[in-house]
Amino acid sequence: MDMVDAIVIGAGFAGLRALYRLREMGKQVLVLEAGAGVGGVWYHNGYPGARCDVESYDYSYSFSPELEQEWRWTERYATQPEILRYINHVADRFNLRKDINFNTRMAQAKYDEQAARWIITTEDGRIWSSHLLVMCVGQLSTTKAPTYPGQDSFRGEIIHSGVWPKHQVDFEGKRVAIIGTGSSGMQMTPIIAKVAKHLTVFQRTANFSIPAANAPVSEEEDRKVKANYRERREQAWNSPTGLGFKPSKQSALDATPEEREKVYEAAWNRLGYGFALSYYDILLSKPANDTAADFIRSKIGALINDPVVRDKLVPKGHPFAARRPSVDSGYFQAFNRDNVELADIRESPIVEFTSEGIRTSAKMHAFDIIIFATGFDAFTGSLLKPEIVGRSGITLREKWAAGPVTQLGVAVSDFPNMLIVVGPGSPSLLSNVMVSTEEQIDWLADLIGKMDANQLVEFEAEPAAEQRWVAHVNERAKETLYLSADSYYNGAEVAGKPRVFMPYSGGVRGYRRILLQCAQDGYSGFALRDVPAALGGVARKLEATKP
Ligand code: NA7
Repeated sequence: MDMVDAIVIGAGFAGLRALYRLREMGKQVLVLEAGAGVGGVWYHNGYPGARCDVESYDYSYSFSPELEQEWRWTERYATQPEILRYINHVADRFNLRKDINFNTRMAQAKYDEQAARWIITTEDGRIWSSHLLVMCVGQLSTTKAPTYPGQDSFRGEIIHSGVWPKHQVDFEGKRVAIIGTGSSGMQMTPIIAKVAKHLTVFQRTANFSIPAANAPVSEEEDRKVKANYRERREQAWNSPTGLGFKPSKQSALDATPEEREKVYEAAWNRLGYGFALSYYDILLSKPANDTAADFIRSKIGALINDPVVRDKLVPKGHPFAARRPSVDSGYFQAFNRDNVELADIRESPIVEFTSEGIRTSAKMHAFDIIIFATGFDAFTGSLLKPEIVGRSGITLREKWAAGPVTQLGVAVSDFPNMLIVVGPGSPSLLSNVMVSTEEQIDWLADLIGKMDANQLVEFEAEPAAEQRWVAHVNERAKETLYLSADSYYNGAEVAGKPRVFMPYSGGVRGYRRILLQCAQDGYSGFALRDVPAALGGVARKLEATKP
């Protein structure tokens, strides 16, 4: 059994950043990655039209000014191939691949209480012992899809957007189905519509979407961003969501209808996901939200010719952005094409798959290719897939049976020396996840550095602190409209999943302050030990430090 200082699970953006940072500290690090390449979700989500909904300059690493200056983004919102090129460049530039084991999936991690180390076993039977277990498994990485009667009998190809095949999928002249109208379904629809013979989009819930207003990045724009990159980063770090622009401090309800119209029009044409920040209370007050939702509904409606289709595609029944809105490029307009059809599966549910296609309660649809764009088991799916066994044999699945419980979103009691990056209880998907990732990894690295300096071997979340944090996460969520809609934020995306609100809605700036305060207080809420608890070690407090 090989011994390392840290095992990082996942070679996506978080995993590579953790590898780089821990290696910088002189740690011997190994990354286990189930895929054949780096990139995490960006490696797997290779569907047509896959694109980031955060601007490229903000959805990129900030740790290396040289990297910032040398990389040239070509579009405002990068496509999946471009993001994959970027992360491969990062892996090469910082010589990261030598410490990554690809095609390697962790099956089990078991905490050895006497040694204060994790014993990690892979699906192919390899075993390592590691002081630290760093989970960088992503929030939307375990796919989910319904299974319909007769599914195996379908003669064509069935594909999930989140595990897109590496071969070229040819849609030319084909009859194609897309099930699901979240970001994935919305992004691929206009592209597939252009080449397929016929495209049917199966919609359960109409989703809000803002135009991407994507554009090539000019030389001048690139120079401008790069000349002021630090400032832009500061702005992102100090914003509620980690996006690179200043959110409004005004209430939507304090503006006149004419003022609002102007602000919303500008946001519609430029801001994408940032539309939700046009006024500070869009996600805090239903009347404020209604003003935004009504504006977006009228904009969407104007894009669709057929009144029956329009009525189905215009979102209703949930506040804008209480479920993750999409950022699209021509989704609604695609339904004006003769070869695109909308199938409302709330009205006429899917009954079965046949060898020829899909039968709904209304009619039979024949297909050559069926795409599930049905999303993910969010936040906890990939953390609970492997068996993680903590103190006294308790598994993370047991510990989280009623929903995830963490101290500050980074650690769990009974699971010492395990770190979670952008997991439940942290801003994660409610933020530019890149900002959250780097912020958390730097904080965790500082914690580890302090432990080393003080010859500590074990850290563990304190149960009372964990309960306080979960209560705080809930309190913050109650101030928002997030709880008024079923979504993957609150576990509604998987039948039987505990219905708890998982991300932290207090913003990246607020969250950073809490992390820093915790560190300054000598890591309050964490038990730090120089001897493992199992050998009689007691929690030691580090001295509080000045800011
Ligand atoms: P999402 O956003 O979770 O969307 C999944 C879509 O699939 C959504 O329209 C769902 O409808 C639909 N869905 C899920 N299960 C079913 C079943 N059983 N039957 C029919 N339709 C279903 O995933 P995406 O991959 O699009 O996007 C993921 C994230 O990537 C996105 O949030 C951005 O952060 C980027 P529902 O709304 O549940 O009725």
